[in-house]
Amino acid sequence: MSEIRHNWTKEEIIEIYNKPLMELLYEAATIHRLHHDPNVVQVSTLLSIKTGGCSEDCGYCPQAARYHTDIEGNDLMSVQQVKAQALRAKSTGSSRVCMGAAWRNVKDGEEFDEVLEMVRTINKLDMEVCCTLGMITKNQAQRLAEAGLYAYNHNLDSSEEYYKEVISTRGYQDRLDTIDNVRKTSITVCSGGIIGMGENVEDRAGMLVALSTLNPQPESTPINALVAVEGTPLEDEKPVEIWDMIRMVATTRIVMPETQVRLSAGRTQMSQEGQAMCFFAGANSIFAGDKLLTTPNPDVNEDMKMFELLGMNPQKPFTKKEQPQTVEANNSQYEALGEKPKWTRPEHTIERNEAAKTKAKTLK
Ligand code: SAM
Ligand code: DTB
Ligand code: SF4
Repeated sequence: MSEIRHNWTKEEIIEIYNKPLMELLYEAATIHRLHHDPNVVQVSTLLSIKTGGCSEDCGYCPQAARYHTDIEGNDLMSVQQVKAQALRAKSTGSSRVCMGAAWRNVKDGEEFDEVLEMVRTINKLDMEVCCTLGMITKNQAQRLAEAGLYAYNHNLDSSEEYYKEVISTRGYQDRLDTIDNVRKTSITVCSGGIIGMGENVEDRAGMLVALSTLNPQPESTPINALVAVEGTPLEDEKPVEIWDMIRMVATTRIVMPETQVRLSAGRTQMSQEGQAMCFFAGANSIFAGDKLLTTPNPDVNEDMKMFELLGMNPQKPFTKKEQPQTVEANNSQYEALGEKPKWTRPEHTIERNEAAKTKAKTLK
């Protein structure tokens, strides 16, 4: 096993990222083999349980209400609908369901109670359950843990410096505080980010410093390539080069040897050869299913064929950590506190976000 370091510097990470590709791949693949079975890939299915109409101004996100995108918004799905989708995901080889809600933060009340019931229901199907619901307090994280939540996804998205160029309605520290709230429970932490938002290599390294210096490091790290959606401030960003994705995955693997590195948004733009290089570089998880939250993803049958071709097998649920126990609502030890947490709203001006807000929707 190689050592897990929590003191990576930006300079060291930039040096790794810029290594000659063959050396970078060799180093990453070597570390990968010391910590993981290179032929096993964890498969998660995303489920957008509440879509669109979000109050935030995240420049990459088609679900932000203020931008003029073409997505269809939805109220919270029912527990029965979620159960049916989870069973479908299980039958196509997924070990984990990741439920996403277009919320700034979790609010105690009926909707959160419904989400807790969804968590209980999926855990009872013997699948790993993940939620990504925005910022949460420690008490809310404890309630999710009790319901049987396996992982909570909350991305840092970029470096602290570049984050300010993308989002003005919350701060980087809010993200770190939520991760810390999750970490204080038995729930595993899933945190990563996006490349292709106009950031430079220093920013990519800065994000990896922030993630790798967490102690413990996140159990999983999604690396998303920006899906540039028409109407968002980042609609004109150029597609991420596969070489950037490979370098980012390899560098993530080297600085976070134990983490499951997830090849996330952007796979529709990648060839199978490109994805295979990412797996060689240390990616060992994907999002499967024909949709991410609102944008397309490769067909699950194509993914399964790709795994067969590469001799890779989907990971069984609870391989890395045992299944959480579900506590029923009426036996809960935690109360809804109706907290009004003081998450920040820096509200500095981001020119391209302002422009996207005022821009009328162009008819195709
Ligand atoms: N609202 C919650 C939040 O922001 O934490 C959860 C859902 S949010 C859509 C989850 C993550 O999806 C974001 O942090 C971001 O990393 C990723 N994401 C959103 N839009 C994306 C896009 N267009 N391309 C790539 N990743 C995206
Ligand atoms: C993550 O890092 N990527 C997923 C998941 N966590 C929630 C979301 C990707 C969203 C891509 C844009 C969309 O489909 O709306
Ligand atoms: Fe809302 Fe999350 Fe999208 Fe930001 S990333 S606009 S918080 S749904």
